[in-house]
Amino acid sequence: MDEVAQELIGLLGEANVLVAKQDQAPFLTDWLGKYRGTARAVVRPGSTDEVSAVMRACAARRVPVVPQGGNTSMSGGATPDNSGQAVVISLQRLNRVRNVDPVGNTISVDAGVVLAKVQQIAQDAGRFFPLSLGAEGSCTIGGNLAANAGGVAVLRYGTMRELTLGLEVVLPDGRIWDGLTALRKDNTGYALRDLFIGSEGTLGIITGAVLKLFARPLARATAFAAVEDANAAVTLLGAIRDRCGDRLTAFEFMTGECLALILRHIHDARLPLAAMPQAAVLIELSDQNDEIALRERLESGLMECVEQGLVLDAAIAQDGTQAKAFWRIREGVSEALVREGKAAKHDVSMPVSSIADFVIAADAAVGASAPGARPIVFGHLGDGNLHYNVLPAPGQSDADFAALVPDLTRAVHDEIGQRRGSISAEHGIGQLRVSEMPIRKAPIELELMRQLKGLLDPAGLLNPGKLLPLSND
Ligand code: FAD
Ligand code: 2HG
Ligand code: ZN
Repeated sequence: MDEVAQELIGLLGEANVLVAKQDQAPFLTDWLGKYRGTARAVVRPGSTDEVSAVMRACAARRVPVVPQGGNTSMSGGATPDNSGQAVVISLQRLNRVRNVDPVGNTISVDAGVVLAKVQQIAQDAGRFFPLSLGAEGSCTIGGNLAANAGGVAVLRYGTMRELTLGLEVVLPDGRIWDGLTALRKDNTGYALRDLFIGSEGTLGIITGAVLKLFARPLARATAFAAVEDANAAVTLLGAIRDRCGDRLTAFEFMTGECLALILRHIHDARLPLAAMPQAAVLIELSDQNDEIALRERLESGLMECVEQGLVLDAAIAQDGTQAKAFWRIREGVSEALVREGKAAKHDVSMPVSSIADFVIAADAAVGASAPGARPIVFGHLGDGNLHYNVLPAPGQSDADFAALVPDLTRAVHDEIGQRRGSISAEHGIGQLRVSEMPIRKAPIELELMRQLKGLLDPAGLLNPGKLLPLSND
């Protein structure tokens, strides 16, 4: 057996060092089935000290390490390359909830705790943890932090960075930084915490976190509204915000093509409108007060928009079950896309005011670089974040479409560049977008990022080839 694997077995025990191909398989492919790698071992440490010991051993032997949480990355961030050199370090056994403080409004957890569990524990304590996304049943807090996850409630509560107070991190050489403070104010120098959040496992292994909790929203109102296009959706966003202010929690956009795709593949999804619209938004308000009053506020706001011709049809959920059914549609998108084919994925952000114009320009650019290809456009419109997916033309082979994708992606990202947007709003760079970094980032930004990487990980062992291009690329 490989010497490194032997040493790791000595540290973690045989049960927690996977070397057989069939045991490793689930850790070596990403959720989309786009990337596949190999590894000398997949290790499953059960404590911060064990993570530290693994890192020390790998650093001494100059072995690359790929951190992995729930393995739901949309950008190939947690999949090793094909060299077979890497050790995949799965954090799933670091799954203790360390402390809940309902008075201080914080929860302290190990990095491997699944997001849905944090939501549940917060709820059991009469509090609320707002991060919410389609993969919440399997993604982990460590992965959410490393990716700076967004999701469907960013509009009101912010991204994972804004939901975090403290971190515990194991550095590439095995040292442990205990930054697990629950302070809301701390001006004692550089924000190391924020450096690790969003670093995609390239600077350190996050082993624990202190997260913010919030008051539980006692009332929710959910609506599904038909609109003509992205332009109307942006206008509607402004109108609902004027009427509902900070109660606006989610504002999710889907085109008619996207809705049709969902209904084709997700059999328990039902459209709550009389006819298939050109586009639709899912709106959610939340509040501390009376649910009926909140629903009436949403209803009267939407009625005014119907009278103005901005909303073409709308359904308001009358109870939690109906609200869930509305969300089932939105949450089915990624699965429907995977079932349909191999989409070119873009996760872009821009000023909300640019969205309508971007969609028109991107559709035209796609038409020019991949005739017949099908844009499936949806996303967190309220955050200026669209998931601009593109499916092959009907009947086109995956290989023929794949040959067009680099040009197509370049064209979509050029449209984003012209609007001072970002080529990744929430899914990260991973492997998927790494070749774009030298094109999209200013040289000074890339240089600073490389210098920081060199300072923390001089041998380049942590998640190589992700986020930053390898220097020989
Ligand atoms: P992984 O996929 O295991 O890893 C993600 C990255 O973090 C990798 O680079 C990995 O190396 C690194 N990493 C993981 N754990 C650690 C750690 N402890 N320390 C250091 N680095 C680590 N994302 C959104 O932002 N918003 C959405 O709405 C959203 N919806 C999704 C819906 C579906 C159906 C799916 C499949 C994914 C969705 N995602 C979304 C993407 C994904 O779920 C998030 O990026 C999530 O935060 C990843 O968590 P994970 O535990 O699965 O991380
Ligand atoms: C979502 O918002 C996720 O549903 C996934 O971020 C997006 O599959 C995608 O492109
Ligand atoms: Zn998203």
